[in-house]
Amino acid sequence: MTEWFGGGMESIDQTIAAVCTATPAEGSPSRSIVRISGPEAFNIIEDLCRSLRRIDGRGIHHASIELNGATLDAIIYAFPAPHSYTGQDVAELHLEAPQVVVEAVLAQILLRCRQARPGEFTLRAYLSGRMDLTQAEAVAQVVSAGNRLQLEAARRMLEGRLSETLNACCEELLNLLSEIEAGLDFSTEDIPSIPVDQAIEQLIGIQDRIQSILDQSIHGEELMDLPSVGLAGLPNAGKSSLMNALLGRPRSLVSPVAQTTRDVLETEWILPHGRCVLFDCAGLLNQTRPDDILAELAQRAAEDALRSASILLFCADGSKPDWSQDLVLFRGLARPQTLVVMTQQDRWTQTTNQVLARAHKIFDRPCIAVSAKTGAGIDELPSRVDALLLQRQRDSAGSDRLALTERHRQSIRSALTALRQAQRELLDGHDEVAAMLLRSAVEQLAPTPSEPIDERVLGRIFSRFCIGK
Ligand SMILES: Nc1nc2c(ncn2[C@@H]2O[C@H](COP(=O)(O)OP(=O)(O)OP(=O)(O)O)[C@@H](O)[C@H]2O)c(=O)[nH]1
Ligand SMILES: [Mg+2]
Repeated sequence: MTEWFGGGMESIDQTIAAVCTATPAEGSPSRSIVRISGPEAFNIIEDLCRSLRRIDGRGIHHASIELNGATLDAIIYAFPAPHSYTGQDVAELHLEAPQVVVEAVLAQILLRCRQARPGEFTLRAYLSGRMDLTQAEAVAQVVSAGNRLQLEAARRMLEGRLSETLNACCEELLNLLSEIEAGLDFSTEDIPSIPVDQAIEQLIGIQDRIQSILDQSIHGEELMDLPSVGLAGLPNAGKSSLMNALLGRPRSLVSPVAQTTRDVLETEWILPHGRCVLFDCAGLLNQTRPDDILAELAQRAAEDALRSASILLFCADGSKPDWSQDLVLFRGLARPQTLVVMTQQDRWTQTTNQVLARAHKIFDRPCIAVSAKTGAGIDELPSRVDALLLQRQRDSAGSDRLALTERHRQSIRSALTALRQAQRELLDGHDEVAAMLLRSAVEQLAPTPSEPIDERVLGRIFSRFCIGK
């Protein structure tokens, strides 16, 4: 984090540049945007595009760039300060060119300014008061959102829903505070302060509203983290082989020796509606004490990872005549979001229908037949997991719930503590202490750009961005 902040806050005066569009798929032509922000932004663009007149206001310009003897068409969008994303002079260079050419143009620009760090454009937007911290965090979430539902929750936050709700509470608190303080300031004169029971009633109303924001919120971190799908089963069930077959490449070591996999091996898995983390781990043993320390560590790592997985793919070797050991393990692990996968179908001596019917009876749910060797049934798994993940997200992300990050949660909790204490102080007639506590609650709920905010908090938020945002 401190690393991210490296140059410190003074670097806001430096001009920065970066490509701010996602890298397109290889070979596909697309428009790339190079963004430059800072006092030198327009000078740099004017020098780069010789045909360009002086930029003297907001506007769109067609220009050409000379690059290694070739001429390149570009469109320049100029946003003078303070009416730009960052609040500084911003020039955006839109190029219809292959990635290597875009990189070459950026290299030219970087002779005159420095490369933007991840999130640095948004940090500047925040520091110049163009957006509040909540909105900046929402940009981070949009940037890193792995699927449609994550995106929607992040967007609600970006639209300022949280700021709006908390600001309304702050307004009310400030009104109450001014009434209490008026009573304090003029107590020697004849101005009656607000009756205690009325003040307390208002305070309780505000607390209830703030509490309900907390109760109904979704964990922002949960939304940002990709859901995880774990491969579970006895040793030699065929978990690692299945992982490799699903990915189409050898990610995990496979061998006929039981307990081959020791570590938890994670990899990104692309599904129809989003991404997830697929992980392989040690086969679980039903015995309580594993034979050696390595096995014990592997067991613990696997149990921990599987416990926190969003979905389990429980693997059982379908060629075995007896699945009683598998069933013991399954009973200890299973939850609604568990798919039972009967593996090694190419080795089955009974028909697929016979094995699946037997498995259905034992595991008490429909099972899927796969063979990592022939690829049978493998194509079915992504859509099955995808459907489960979508359902899970629909269940957890109600349509208008707000996504709160841990930082929001902490501020709201501290505000609530201060409000409860204020309520007690009011009852005891300590209006001055109550006023102080109300002030602190307002500060917790409404951090504005003008207030000093811990650099570490800022850094933590902005470092989640990717370069160019
Ligand atoms: N014929 C056939 N063999 C398979 C298939 N899947 C796995 N195997 C074999 O079963 C053995 C165990 O496979 P792994 O994928 O290593 O099993 P695992 O569940 O990861 O085992 P541990 O890591 O020890 O827990 C290996 O010899 C694999 O080649 C399959 O679909 N068909
Ligand atoms: Mg394995």
